[in-house]
Amino acid sequence: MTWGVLLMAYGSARGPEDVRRYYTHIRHGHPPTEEQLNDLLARYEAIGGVSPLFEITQRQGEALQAELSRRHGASAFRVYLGMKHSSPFIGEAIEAMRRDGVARAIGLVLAPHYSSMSIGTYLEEAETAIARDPKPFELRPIRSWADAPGLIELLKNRILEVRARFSQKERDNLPIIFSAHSLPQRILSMNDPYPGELRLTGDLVAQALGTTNYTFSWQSAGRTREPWMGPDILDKLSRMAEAGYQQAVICPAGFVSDHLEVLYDIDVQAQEQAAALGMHIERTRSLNDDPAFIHLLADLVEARAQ
Ligand code: FEC
Repeated sequence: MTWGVLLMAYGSARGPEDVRRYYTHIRHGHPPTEEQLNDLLARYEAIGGVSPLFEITQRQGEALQAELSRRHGASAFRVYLGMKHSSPFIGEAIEAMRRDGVARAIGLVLAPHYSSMSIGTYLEEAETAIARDPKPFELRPIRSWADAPGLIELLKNRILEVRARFSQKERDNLPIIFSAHSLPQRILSMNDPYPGELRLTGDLVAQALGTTNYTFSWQSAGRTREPWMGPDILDKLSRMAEAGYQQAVICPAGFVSDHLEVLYDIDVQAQEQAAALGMHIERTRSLNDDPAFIHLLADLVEARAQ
């Protein structure tokens, strides 16, 4: 019997004309104010008008399909994309599987760290879509892959690669900042595993590199009224500059693809902040459709299908 692979990602606006719809969807149906909308449009404009996220997710899906077919033949696994905020939505992917006669699937979110407000919401959405049809359907979720050896190896190599862009003198005292998307602070009182998951990834990568010079920060906090987890990456840079650091590597370990939160929040905003502080920062390359990353995804799917 064929396994479906429900490959889930955030999704993006297809272009400027889709941003209002997208933003309203992210805000659980509440339309943004004109000011909020214009602010988001300006951020997309700064990265070329449209996020590459959807196109990269598509390439990841195609490459994962090719890798699973190479390992197990063409009909063992069938990959379906399911986005949180744009089409094809998670529910549409479930419907497509049912239409194709697929009755079981591995659920894999393209983000390594579990939180009830992140991976948890993707899985809930999949379960809700499954429950709409009484016919049986088995969903086997991969809840976290924060400590997957393939991820640790990839991030270690990405950091080694980026170190080469610093002078020998700078490399002597080169801290690594591991970052992930911030979430509302209330997750802390819910004992949510998210902060610990990022810490686990960072600790393992640092261990693999043999360094103790690393720290953590949160980025891309939402523009809502409630407090979000800190320290924010911009504050982190200020504090590091105050402590005498003139350089740092930023490893956005909570993301796997190039998109707004990396291309704008790090490459534009954090770089501007670093320039103002007189710091030299470099970011690790996103995993995107790197064959080693696709191998890791195939390993995760394969293991869960056992
Ligand atoms: O390139 C793109 O077009 C998409 C970039 C993008 C990614 C992404 C990933 C995550 N988010 C997470 C949580 C939240 C929560 C809220 C929230 C709001 C936004 C807004 C934009 C946005 N997020 Fe996002 N996120 C991306 C983009 N995110 C734009 C709205 C503007 C703003 O308020 O700044 C708050 C709304 C809510 O209550 O739901 C929470 C998490 C991730 C990383 C895991 C994942 O990829 O799913 C967690 C990419």
